[in-house]
Amino acid sequence: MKITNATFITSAADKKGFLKTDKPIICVAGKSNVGKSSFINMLANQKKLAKTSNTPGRTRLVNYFDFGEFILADLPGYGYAKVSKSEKGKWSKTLSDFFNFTKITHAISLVDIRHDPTEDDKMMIKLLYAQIIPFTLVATKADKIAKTKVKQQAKQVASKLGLTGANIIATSAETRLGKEEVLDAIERALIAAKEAENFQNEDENEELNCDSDNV
Ligand SMILES: Nc1nc2c(ncn2[C@@H]2O[C@H](COP(=O)(O)OP(=O)(O)O)[C@@H](O)[C@H]2O)c(=O)[nH]1
Ligand SMILES: [Mg+2]
Repeated sequence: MKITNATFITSAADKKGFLKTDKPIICVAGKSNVGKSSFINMLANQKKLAKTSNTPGRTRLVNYFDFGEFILADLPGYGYAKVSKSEKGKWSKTLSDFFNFTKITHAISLVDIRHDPTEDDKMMIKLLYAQIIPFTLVATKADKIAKTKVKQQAKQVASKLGLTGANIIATSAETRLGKEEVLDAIERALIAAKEAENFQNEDENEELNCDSDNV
């Protein structure tokens, strides 16, 4: 899949502002400062589509981008300690509202390749399982560790989330490692979602045949 001309659509501070769209929505989740915005810029081949920041905890909004075949939603970062309780409450409300009120086709869950996943990371994966949202696990900042350690470290991170090494993609926004692999995963996810939709529609049409008492 090639991404050309991804554009910013809008930001939403709460559920009233959530984007209504017929396109499939793919969301990018991860703790504050894990590299969500840099990851999105890597996929889009642009430097400043999503605002990156050295200061954690800056994105309190859901930012929507049009990627052509799909909408990409950059979610507020979770787990940033240095904000007030009421601020935290507001963010987690935006996040939980997003998961409750958005039809999410696929989620991309970002974790830092250098560290064991946090409790918040674990909660995010559990939430995706609970809501039956298919997801791709992505390890960020692979350039920050030795090349020879990348595979092993990604596998270690995945295993702490109950997944195998085959289920995590190591990436770097600096070197663009993993970009094609992620785009392939997105392409597969979009095809799978379409097939699931077709299957569901097919089911509705066949309802009468299945319900018959005269077999
Ligand atoms: N070395 C390196 N730094 C990164 C990478 N991704 C993000 N960063 C840096 O990490 C910080 C946070 O990145 P950002 O994309 O704003 O994270 P977000 O808060 O999750 O959106 C910034 O200083 C980025 O330059 C990466 O792959 N490699
Ligand atoms: Mg960001």
